[in-house]
Amino acid sequence: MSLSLEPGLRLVAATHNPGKARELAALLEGRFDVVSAAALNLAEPEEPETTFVGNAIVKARAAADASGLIALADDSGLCVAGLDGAPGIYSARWAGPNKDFSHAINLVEARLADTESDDIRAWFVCALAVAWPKGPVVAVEGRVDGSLTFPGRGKLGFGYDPIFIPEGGSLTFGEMDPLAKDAISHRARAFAALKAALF
Ligand code: ITT
Repeated sequence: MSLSLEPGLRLVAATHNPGKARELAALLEGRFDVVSAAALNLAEPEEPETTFVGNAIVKARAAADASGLIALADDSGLCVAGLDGAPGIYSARWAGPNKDFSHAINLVEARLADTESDDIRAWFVCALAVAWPKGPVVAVEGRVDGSLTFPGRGKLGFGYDPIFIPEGGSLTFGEMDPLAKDAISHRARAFAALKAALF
């Protein structure tokens, strides 16, 4: 089996997060015939691993084996220096069962205040994994560094975007044009690594 992705191939985007799905579709640029995990009614797997790459592999593996299609999964999150890298792989879980990111953002702000540290450095990480049904898996990782600002600003993007300012910029990801975010984001960087490995 050749580990490469030919244009036009049918792929399942193994995510139930609409913000991620939108960004992945933009990065894939119509190169593949992409079907969503939701359209295939795929279950949302548990994320039992302790690393982004580990969880991305679990999600891609589950979707590929359940659908019989090559699957692309994303595990990502925000890491805060003053919180020793939290929420990290627990970024989605900090938003609670209702996926309420104003709650998650308030929690980050409150936990940072508790530390009495003025370290506002943070970074986003994205692991992408591609799995072949009952076959191999390839995983890569990308990261973007920046700092946090409270209260959040901007209604674009998703998740923690309103509080994250990428290094060298002044706008938050929530204020940036989606194309500008896609040029520098953790997801775009992971995607570039995936392209180099598989396209
Ligand atoms: P899937 O597992 O179905 O893909 P999820 O939202 O549960 O969806 P994760 O476990 O990878 O996915 O959680 C990552 C969380 O980190 C996600 O819910 C976002 O809130 C946050 N996150 C990841 N990338 C982000 C980005 O580009 N901008 C803002 N927040 C982001």
